Parts: sequence; structure tokens; C-alpha cells
Amino acid sequence: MLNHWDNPLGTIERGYAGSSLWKWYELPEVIDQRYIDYARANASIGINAVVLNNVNASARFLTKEYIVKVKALADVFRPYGIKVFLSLNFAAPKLLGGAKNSDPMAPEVRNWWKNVTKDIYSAIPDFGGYLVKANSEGEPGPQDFGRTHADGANMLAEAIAPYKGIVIWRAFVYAADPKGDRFKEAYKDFKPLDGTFASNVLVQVKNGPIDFQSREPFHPLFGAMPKTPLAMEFQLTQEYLGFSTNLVYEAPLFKECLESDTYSNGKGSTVAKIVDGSVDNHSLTAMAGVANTGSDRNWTGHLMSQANWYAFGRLAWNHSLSSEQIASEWIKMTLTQEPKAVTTIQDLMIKSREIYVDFTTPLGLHHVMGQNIHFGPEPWLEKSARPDWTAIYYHRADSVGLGFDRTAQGSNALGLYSKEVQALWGNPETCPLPYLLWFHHVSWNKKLSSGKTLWNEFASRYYEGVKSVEWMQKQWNSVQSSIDPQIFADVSGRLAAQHREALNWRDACVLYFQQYSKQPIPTQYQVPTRTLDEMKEIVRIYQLK
Ligand code: GCV
Repeated sequence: MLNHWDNPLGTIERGYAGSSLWKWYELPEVIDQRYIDYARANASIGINAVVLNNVNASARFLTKEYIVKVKALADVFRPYGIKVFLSLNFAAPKLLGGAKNSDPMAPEVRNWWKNVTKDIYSAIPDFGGYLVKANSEGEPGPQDFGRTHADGANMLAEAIAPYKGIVIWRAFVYAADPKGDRFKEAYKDFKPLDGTFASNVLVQVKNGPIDFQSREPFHPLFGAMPKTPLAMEFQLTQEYLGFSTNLVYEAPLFKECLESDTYSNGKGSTVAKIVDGSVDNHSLTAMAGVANTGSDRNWTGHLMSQANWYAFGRLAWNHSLSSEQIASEWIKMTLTQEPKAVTTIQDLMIKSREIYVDFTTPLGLHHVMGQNIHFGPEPWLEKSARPDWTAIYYHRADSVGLGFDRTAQGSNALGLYSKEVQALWGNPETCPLPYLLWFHHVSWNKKLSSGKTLWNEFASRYYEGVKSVEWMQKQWNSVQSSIDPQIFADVSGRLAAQHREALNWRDACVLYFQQYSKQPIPTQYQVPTRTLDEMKEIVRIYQLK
């Protein structure tokens, strides 16, 4: 399923490919040809469900005026095997229905939802169901009335069950606790509710515990709620992956998560097998991708990001496909069939995610991006509306070292995983380098398995990451004769922008963290010509309204 974070006025939250495809003011009378093209593209890769609106939801989609608009889209999508879903605003009974409040245990509220659900199904008999973001980032929810997430989900499940609809309840919740660890918040709320959700409820969990970072360990809820079907939520839109100027092929990221072993039911209980229901015998299963489509002529802004939409659909139905195979299928259908060019582009795509990690957040560093817009580096961010929206909360740099200690001596987030996973990540000597700073506070002089000290390895990654972008540019230039000239030029331009952004990340991060390591840039690299203050100014300007 695709989850669109599209708003009623045509903007898209975290959208980088133009505005929303849905023209709400023209619907239901005007049917844009792109609705049909969009449905065909989805159907071609097996995407059979679409949530039309943002999880930060406007209540207006539940009004009679909007239900006819949603119906018009459902009618377009039906021949392509696609069901339509809506994101709900949990406070709708009060906002629209004049109820005193939206307490899920109040009979008046329960009736309100039953009536709205009836209205929807009389217009759209095969309507899919509801997606809900509740008590998260300021959205209303059952906890506003002392109820649990299960109370909220089950109330909606009861309203929609007669029509065989489903409720998808998101687990993206995190209480603001300056002394706590955001990593653990969703687990704390949801794990105790396992076994209490109605049978037509899925709990949708983001791939990682924080928020779609360029690399995250798999979310500890996978494997921890055997009695509840868990849906996967991946993000196709590149909120933390350089928007639509960076070429980041996401299949390796998706597969890294899907193939992680939770050991919840013995070896081989991979995240993929939790999500496909085979480990815990669930027949209701789902995988959601936050859409990267918009009104741009090429759908996704960066043409190469189409591959992420494609890869998501392919992996949703067959997680054993390789990233290489998916890339090659997509390249041949989209760019060229010339064999040398296909392998060159495939190689570039396969390496692109690791390159992005290297010049932004190497070795397991996370959440050091620009505030609010989530673009560019801002590792110096110390104050925000919440402590867990800053960068220092996550990187914990000091004169000793770098990284978030999540072992038993620290927040013990590691304790949420099975003992096999704890053994994999729990020892700083053996923890794989990509996850090191996710779980350990490592001293600057510590010698890593690469043979370099933490500081030297860390700084080198930024420099090598930038060089790798130059390599990507070179590789792309080498396929020019096999690519449509307009596409070639567009991707070349975006790679040049990516290079400029990679230099910003490099200079900002090495200069900022050098204040703590107090060590020189490794001698083989040139010291940045810009100062830390200059980098701070560049990032500040990005964020001016
Ligand atoms: C839709 C992140 C994003 C928000 C998004 C939220 C979510 O925090 O920055 O824009 O809101 O995730 O997934 O609900």
C-alpha cells in the first residue's frame, strides 16, 4: 500500500515532487488522466491499496462533500485492483459532529463513527479502511481521554467490521522525556497491548525506532507482538535522504531491514517473515510505503527515485528478490537496454545508499539533520521544542567520544531485543561498524575493526563519501550516449547538486565534531576551506522562511 501524506490544499508533507496529484476542488466532476496513469503504474508492481491523505489528517475527508470526491478516485482505481483508504482525525466526532469530546468509550462517539463508516460504504462498497496516527506529534487520540491505543483502534474496528474493512493503527509514538530514550517509547506503549487488538486491526510500525534515518536498526516491536499483525512502514519520499536532489536507491535499505533476524521464534524469524505473517500465523498482512509521487512530470522529482517506488512494490510481494535484479529491471524499462550502461547504472544505484550514509551519518550516527525541514547538517542543534528533536540528544559528543550508549549501562534500549540480537550489537568490540554509534558511546581514540581510530575512520567517511559522489558523476557521464538527452541532463544536474550538498555535510560535520575530538583531519585530506561559523550560517539560511 502507498501512504500519501497529501493535504487538502494540495501540499504534500515531506513531498519533493511537486504538489499533490489529487485535485480535491475539481473532484468529483473532473477526472485527471494522471489518476488513471498512477493506478496503472501501481497495478504493474502489485500495489493494491492507497491511503489518499496525510496521517496528520484533516477531518474534512469524512464529510459528505468529500466522500463523493473519494468515491470518484475509488471508481478510477477499482479496475486496477486498488482499494482506497483514508487517514482519520481521531477528534472528528467533536470537530465535525458536535460531540462533547471524542472519547472512544462514549456511546455518542461510537455511534458517530458507525454512521460515518456507513456513509462511506454506501458510496464505496469496497472501501479499504482507516489509517490512524493518534497521540503522536500533537495529533489527537484515545490517550486524551485516558484510554489506550487498543481502545481507540478497537472502537473503529467495530464500526468497520460489518463491511470487512480494516483499521491500520500507527505505532509512531514517542513521549517527550528528556531523561528517556525515544528509541524505547513505542515499545513501551504498544508491547503491553499485544493480544488486545480486534482481529481486523493491523499495527503499522516504521522500519526503525526513530524516524526513517539513512540507517536504523530494525524496530524492536518486530518480533515483540506475536499476537498482533504488524505492518511495515517504509518511507519512499526522501525526507532524510536528501530530498529530490540526492540519488539514493532504497532497495538495499528495505532489504537490510526485512532480512534482519529478530530471533523472536528461533533463528530465521526475520522482519520480513514477521510482516508477511508466516512467523506468527497471521493472514492479514501489509507493507506500506510513504509515497514519493507528486505532480512533477516524471512523478518523483528525481527520476531515479522512481526506482524506489518500483522496488517497494516488488519487495512487498517478494522480499527475496535482490536489489541488483530490481535495479536492472527498472533501468531496462526506464533508461536503457545497452548492457554496459545497465551494469554501470546498476552499480551506481547499489552503492548510492552507502555513499549517502558516509557523507551524512557514518558509523551509526543519526538524527543530526537540519531542524524542521530535515535537510542538510545541523549537528550543533541543542534546543528545540522537544529534547528529542535536537541533534545533541542523539550524538552525545563529548571530549571522551561519540554515540548513544544504549547498552545496560546506558538507556538499555538494546534490552528490548532478543538475546541473539543483543549479542550481535551489544559489544562495542564486535558491533558491526554501521550500527556502532547507534548503541555505543565510543572513545575518539578507540581502534576500530577497520584498523583506524574512531576519529580517523569517522572523518575519512565524510571525505570518501564526497569522493564517491564524484565517482557517481563520472559513472553517469560514461553512459551519456545510452540515455535520453533530457533525462541525462536532469540527472547530471541533480548529481552536481548532491555534490554541493555532500560538501556541506562533510565540512559541517568534521568541523563540528572536531571541537570534541580535538584531533586533526587525517593527513591525506584537505582541511575544509570554510569555517564552522560559515557552515552554521549556510544551514541557518536554509531554514529561513
Ligand atoms: C506525517 C516525521 C515527519 C513528519 C511525519 C511523521 C509521521 O516526524 O517529519 O512530517 O508526519 O514523521 O510519520 O507521522
